[in-house]
Amino acid sequence: MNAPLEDSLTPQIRVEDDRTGLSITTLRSALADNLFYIQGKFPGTATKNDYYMALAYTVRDRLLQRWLNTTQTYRKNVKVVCYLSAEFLIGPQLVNNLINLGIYAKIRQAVEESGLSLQELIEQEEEPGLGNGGLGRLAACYLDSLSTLEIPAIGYGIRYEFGIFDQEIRDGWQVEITDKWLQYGNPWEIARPEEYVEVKFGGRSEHYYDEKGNYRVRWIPDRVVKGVPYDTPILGYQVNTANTLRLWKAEAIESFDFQAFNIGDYYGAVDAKIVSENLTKILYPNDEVIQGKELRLQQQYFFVSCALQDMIRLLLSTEVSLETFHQQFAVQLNDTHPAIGVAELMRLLVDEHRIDWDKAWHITQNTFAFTNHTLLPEALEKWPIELFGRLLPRHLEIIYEINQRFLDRVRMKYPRDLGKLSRLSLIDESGERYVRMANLACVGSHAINGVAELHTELLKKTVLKDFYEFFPEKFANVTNGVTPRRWMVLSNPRLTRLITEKIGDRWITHLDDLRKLETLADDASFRQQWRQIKQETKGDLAAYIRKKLDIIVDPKSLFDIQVKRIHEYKRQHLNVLHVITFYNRLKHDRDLDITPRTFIFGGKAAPGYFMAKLIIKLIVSVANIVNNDPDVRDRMKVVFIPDFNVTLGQRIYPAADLSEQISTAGKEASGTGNMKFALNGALTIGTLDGANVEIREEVGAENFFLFGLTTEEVYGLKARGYRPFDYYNQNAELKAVIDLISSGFFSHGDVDLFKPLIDNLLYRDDYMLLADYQSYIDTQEKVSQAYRDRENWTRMSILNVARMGKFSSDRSIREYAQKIWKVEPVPVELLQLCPGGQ
Ligand code: NBY
Repeated sequence: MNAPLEDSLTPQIRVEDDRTGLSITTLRSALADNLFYIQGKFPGTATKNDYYMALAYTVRDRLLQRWLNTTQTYRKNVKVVCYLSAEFLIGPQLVNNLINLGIYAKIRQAVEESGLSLQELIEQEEEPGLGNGGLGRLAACYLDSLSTLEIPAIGYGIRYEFGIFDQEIRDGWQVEITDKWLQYGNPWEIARPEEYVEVKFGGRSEHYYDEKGNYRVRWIPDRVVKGVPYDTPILGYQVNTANTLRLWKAEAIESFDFQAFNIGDYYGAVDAKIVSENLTKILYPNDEVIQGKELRLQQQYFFVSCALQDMIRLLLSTEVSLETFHQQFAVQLNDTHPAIGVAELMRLLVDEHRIDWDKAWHITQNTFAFTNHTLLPEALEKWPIELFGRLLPRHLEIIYEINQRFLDRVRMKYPRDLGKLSRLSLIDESGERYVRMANLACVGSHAINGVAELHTELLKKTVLKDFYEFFPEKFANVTNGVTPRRWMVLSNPRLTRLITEKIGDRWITHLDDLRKLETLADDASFRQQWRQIKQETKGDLAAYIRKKLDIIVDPKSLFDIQVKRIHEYKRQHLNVLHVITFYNRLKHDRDLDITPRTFIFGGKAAPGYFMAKLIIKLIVSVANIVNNDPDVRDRMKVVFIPDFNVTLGQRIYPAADLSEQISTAGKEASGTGNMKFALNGALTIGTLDGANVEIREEVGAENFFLFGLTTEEVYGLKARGYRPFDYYNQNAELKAVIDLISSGFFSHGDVDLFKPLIDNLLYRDDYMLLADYQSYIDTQEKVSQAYRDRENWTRMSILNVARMGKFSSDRSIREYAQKIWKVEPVPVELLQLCPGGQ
């Protein structure tokens, strides 16, 4: 990969001293030094990974000055955003840091002059897979924008020892492999064991009167775990700000070990250590489904308690009153996973810091804001009262108290409306009793937002309707965004260079500048360059596919790509119905003048989600038949790229001609892959769902392939009684496709293999694939026709990119900052220069 841009160090960030200088000679000797002194290797015995580590430390050394000065700056009474998220899917760090520091070309030169290949070293990096999908990746884009916008922020989360599993495909089935991302060390983090905190679990609460006769409660736990922070710098683009991502690891408390040891129970002490450390071992690999496992609630409480204790300590270290907590911190809850924070902050303020309830409640409500990421009712988090009370007895009492006070207000507003009362209650009492985390988050926050306009509107009408009626002023929309640094500059260096040549580089931090490309859409030689770049990028992906999967795909064919978690609502199987329709048409008319296509899929299925795994099996089975059928050779190929992650996304999004965003209307909260594709010049085939609606609004309906039912039509059809079987019966082409799958054609004659999938479609079809089938097929035909007019396709592609400015995460973060957090940028000055004290 070439440097995406010329190096451009901003003047105020010249902080080199002997150790961290940026001359090629200094960089080369730093690399050699780190190999020797940190990795402990001679060049002769060093592995590629040793060189990667030496390089990573060389880069880290060059951002420490900014990082430590940022931390210093925030000790002075500035309001800090604390983004609480169970997931941060930050992706590989090396190249991102090179780009943000503006030293990519220099480093490449130094690496090459040392006889190494930068590309090879880059490929050594194991990405931290500390998230499942969109939600975790959004948190990472937001950290990037917060730093770039110079907004004081800390990301708080969990340092999972094993992140999202690596996916292998064996015999067409997904196999999960443990993600040992830490096994060769993580050069980007710094442990801060001296800043540990203690987190309690279990036991009971004790109510008493203190020495002054005040009523108090204390929590007597039966277990205490230590939280140790590990910090990763999140450097902004070409600024001094490097915010911190602080992830917590669970460890055993020594004093507990010793207790057991002293009574001679050495093994018991070791067991206790193992149990404590289990807390942060593994990321739950589910998206959009709740598992309800006790360990998961422990994880949630653990990191939230660590984070809030950390904030309180920070505040008290500045000698500011705790009663100003909400003026010092804006805490964002990334979905309900950290919602227990509402009860924990109340406990810390009331029980531990003796602030009275009303004041504490004022602080709490003004501190928290809540982002919802799902409309699927089955994805709303709730915890059985029994489990909750056993693990967090004091929090359950606090939640009851919050609930009682809240429901008193509800009764005043809606006397005798028992339905309202039971729906708004923090406790679900319709059967087994549960704590409802979304309700806790809504009541304990001053702001509630959805992640796309449609999503926010639907929240107000469906899952959060009663809350919207009760406090409409809390609701706002903040449409998601993605960072152009990673999703353009880093992943698409060719396009970055071309655009920068034409309109300068301001677009990287002011994405609306891309508008300047609009007029170039009419420039034939610009279109030629644009096409050339897409072609080369597709060539790179084709080479990857050949190397990894031994499948030859034609870079001249239309690259039709769907990459995202596998889920029925995302309808990868609707895409498969089109693949088979396309195949059947070719088979029936061998001379059919068809636009050649390469259908590319990627994504992980939750390990316990049978239907999703069967969809992967179907894709791979269809691929095996199609790719080996001489009748269709050169006109279609089907590829499932295993182990889709951030690193692969960086290769895949830029190589797409067509982006598949085909969820059932009303199901996808926003989507962010849709933005990454369009920003890299793919056209979208999509439903009116999530942020697709806004993308279409921005790029223009004529530059977007729309199909399918609207949300209202989906609701209407459901209400009237949807009969998928009728669609099957009345559509010969659809029937032929379904029958072909049922016949065992793709499964070596096994007629049972895909039966669960087919039966589901014919007799339930919750996601209405059959209702949308014809519209989808017709629109795909329009795509094929449009692709034949290459000049016009290129025009549309350029216009898509030119009009995607809205979807920068910088815009999202500015909205959060103004509407919700009330925070301002705080530029960082490099005051304290050391070592050497320049
Ligand atoms: O959040 C996604 C939404 O599906 C997508 O539409 C949106 O663009 C994105 C960012 O707002 N949600 C998502 O990725 N959710 C999860 O990954 C997730 C993970 C864990 C759990 C639930 C959802 N869980 O309950 O454990």
